[in-house]
Amino acid sequence: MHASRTILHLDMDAFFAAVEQRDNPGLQGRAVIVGGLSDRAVVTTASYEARRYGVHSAMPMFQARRKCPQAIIVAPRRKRYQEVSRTVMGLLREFTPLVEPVSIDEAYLDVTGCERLFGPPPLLAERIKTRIRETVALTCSIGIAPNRFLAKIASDMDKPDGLTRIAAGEVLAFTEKLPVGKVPGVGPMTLETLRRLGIRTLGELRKFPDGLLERRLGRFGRRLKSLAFGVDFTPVEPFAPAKSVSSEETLAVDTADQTVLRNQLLQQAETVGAQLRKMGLRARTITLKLKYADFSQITRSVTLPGATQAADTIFGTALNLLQAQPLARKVRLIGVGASHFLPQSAPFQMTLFDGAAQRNAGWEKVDRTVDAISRKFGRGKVRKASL
Ligand code: TTP
Ligand code: MG
Repeated sequence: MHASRTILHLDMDAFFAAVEQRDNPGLQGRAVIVGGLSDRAVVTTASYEARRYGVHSAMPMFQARRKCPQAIIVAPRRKRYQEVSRTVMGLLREFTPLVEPVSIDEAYLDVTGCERLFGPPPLLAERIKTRIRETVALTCSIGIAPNRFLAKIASDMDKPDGLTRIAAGEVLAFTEKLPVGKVPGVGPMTLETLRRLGIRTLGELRKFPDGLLERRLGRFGRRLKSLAFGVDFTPVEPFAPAKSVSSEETLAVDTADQTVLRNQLLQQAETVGAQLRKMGLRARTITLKLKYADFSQITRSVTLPGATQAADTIFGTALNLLQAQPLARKVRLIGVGASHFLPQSAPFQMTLFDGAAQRNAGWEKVDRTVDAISRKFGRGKVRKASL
């Protein structure tokens, strides 16, 4: 491995909103909010013109409308954004094959050793920005750093249309004052734990003994300690496969009705199972996500004794998680996820006196049959009786 690497993190600016503005000249220069049209919907993203009024992602739509009444609200066109995303990722691969897309509008590039071909990293980054602007007429922000962690933070520092470099010699001075909340993976809980320890910045975190951090935060404590020194060896992996699949839905009305929630889970488990089978994977961890009427949110996970791609096993597991939740408030959003992937060949483990493995195998066979019929005659021709 190279002693020192050059990693780029690229993130498109106000991506969905920018695509809408580009495709519709009437929206250019105006406050645009992308999101559902109902009062219950939330903001998916907003153009920078709308952000000036305090509108941001995940804000309830009614609140966004109040903050910025002149905003034009556009329903998302995900297919369109996927298409643009593919084009952008393709452009990035003109510069290096070491491109790892991490979301629809974000990618890491390892450009170590690309200097001879494209010049020093800031010039290379400028070239990438120009190529994107000239091809798809969109702007992006790029961070340049010796590793992924710092590149990601850098790309966010000068949005929109930004270019920020953290050079190797600046790493310690930069991380010294960085608030711990800026570190990817530090959520409200970790932040609170750190706050109680009197840690607000990475500089303060550096001084903490490893043992204490690990006791409070587990393995993540150790990772945080190296991040505090600006150290991150995570490689850029062009073919890194997805780590989870999920399906979720904001309900038409908030409800605590078990039948309604159960039916949602059933459909979502079908979607997740079908996706796993399409990817040729089995999953071991099933996650239930609930967002309540007051917008508070929980996730509950369980790791199975074996791996599955059967909708019924996923459904049963998610239903158990749901039934273990006291529904004190009504539910606004429900979702199921599957993660901890194993290859298709991994079986559902046998446990003595437990028919789980056979049941799972049986359901997988049913699902594969349904998949085959759907492929031949179109989706929706066969459905399981429960749906
Ligand atoms: P982001 O990169 O987080 O946001 P952005 O590109 O809109 O704005 P920024 O300039 O700050 O990068 O997300 C990329 C796209 O993903 C965004 O345009 C909309 C979509 N998105 C969701 O679908 N759900 C979400 O919760 C968020 C945050 C984004
Ligand atoms: Mg973005």
